[in-house]
Amino acid sequence: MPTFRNPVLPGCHPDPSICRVGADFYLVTSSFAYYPGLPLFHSRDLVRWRQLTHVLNRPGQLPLHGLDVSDGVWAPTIRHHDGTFYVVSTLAVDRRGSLTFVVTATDPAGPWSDPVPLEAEGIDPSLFFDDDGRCWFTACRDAPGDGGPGELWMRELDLDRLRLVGPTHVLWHGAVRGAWVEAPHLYKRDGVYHLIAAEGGTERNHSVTAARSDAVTGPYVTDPRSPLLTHRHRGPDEPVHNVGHVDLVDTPDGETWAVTLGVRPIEGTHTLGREVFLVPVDWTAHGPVFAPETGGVRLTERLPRLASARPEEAVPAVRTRFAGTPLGLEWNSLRGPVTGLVEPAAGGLEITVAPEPLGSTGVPAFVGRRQQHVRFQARAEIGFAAAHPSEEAGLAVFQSQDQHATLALTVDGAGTPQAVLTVREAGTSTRLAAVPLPPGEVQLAVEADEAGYTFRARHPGTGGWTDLGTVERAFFSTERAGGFVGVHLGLYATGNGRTGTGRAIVRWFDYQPG
Ligand code: 6LW
Repeated sequence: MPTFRNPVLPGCHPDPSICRVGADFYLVTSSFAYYPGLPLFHSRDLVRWRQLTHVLNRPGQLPLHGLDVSDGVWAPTIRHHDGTFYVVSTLAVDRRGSLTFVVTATDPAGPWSDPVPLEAEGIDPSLFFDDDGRCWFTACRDAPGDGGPGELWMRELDLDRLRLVGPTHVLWHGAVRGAWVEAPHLYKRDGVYHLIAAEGGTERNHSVTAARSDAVTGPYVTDPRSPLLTHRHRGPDEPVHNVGHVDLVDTPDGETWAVTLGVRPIEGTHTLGREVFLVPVDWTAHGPVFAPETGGVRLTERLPRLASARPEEAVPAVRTRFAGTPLGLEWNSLRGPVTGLVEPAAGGLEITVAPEPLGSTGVPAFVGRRQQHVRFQARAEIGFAAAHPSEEAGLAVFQSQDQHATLALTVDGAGTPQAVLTVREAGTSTRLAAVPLPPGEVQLAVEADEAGYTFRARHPGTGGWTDLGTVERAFFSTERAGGFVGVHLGLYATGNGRTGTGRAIVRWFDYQPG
């Protein structure tokens, strides 16, 4: 039986939502405080995905300044109706206040409209187009009073005015009241409306639950088979955990597949964030049955019928040469564009020393790409002459503004160039090692495996690598840092509060899955 490897989108891509138009599938995921926001991917076979664009890629569309990296743009839904693509999502601020919005486009590659705010409480918005063309908006909020977390509600969306209209319908409080029912999506099958949701929180108790109704506005009755999909009862040997937050799509030849988020923990912790897994679904008279043959989310899964089997290829190393070409879609900055701070120039990527440190909630001179494999090697060749010991430029393993490690080129008090390894946790920075280096271009490397991240530096003219130390893998885990994101590998420069004049030039950056 031909198979494929899950996850289909490795690295931090949580809260997947999917739709199909003809032979084309489109998928969006959360982007938190990273900029641009809402990566959008295309596929023809559900297995191989290519990023097309970001839905929010213009400055000013996204007020992310001051946010924790795990706040920002959460849990989008993508749908297509009558020639228009719709994405609804929420800007979560301080994990409490939030602003829900809708954006539209006729071409998923863009341009997308500016966000139109919707008067909607809560998070995880979704849209359902009924047979009569009416559009129903659903989302999740806290139940009023002391009703506990998790109330799914609905209003109609007026598609001409992009405004919520008519009464609010309270749909469901989950299979277990108070267990954080969220991420609702509605589907209609054989005249029955199926409300499929996530329950138990996005960590180890995550699960897929469902309710059904004969009318779109309810009443919804809990599907007694709930949970329909979960790995919460599985032990530590289970390779995939935290599964839930599904969205379903039908293929042109009549199969149904779900995209779900999940994580791949090692000894109880994961660093890659919540990734996208593909799961087969059978529709029965009782509703959807997830993973009917295996009962769970598998690293190796049977191919969708529409996909053709291909020999498994080793993932090639990616060398980014920067010189003169715009940064690829895999590169993100924090909380806003870094125009003027990080610029591809003829000699490489120029990163200007700006006051903002990585530990701030502003826009540092930083660009990063997701860590997508537990084992990888990242290397960069960087030229940088610090004018002051507070100036630094180099490589960052970035979990959050409060939890990261840097391998930086700087100078000591006497002006001698050196490479310094620093870890930052819960707002405190600790210098782990420093080695002097001859001036000039230097190569910096980080190599990771199941045990830890090892940092090395070398002067290409003088040969061998010098080890600066290893940081245990769990240091960068979501379990240790809290929040909702996985690791980014970044290039940065900062004056740590001082305005600098210098620039780092990154000649190239390699990412080699190991
Ligand atoms: C997402 C929600 C969740 O909106 O995490 O805990 C949020 N659950 O479904 C961010 O990914």
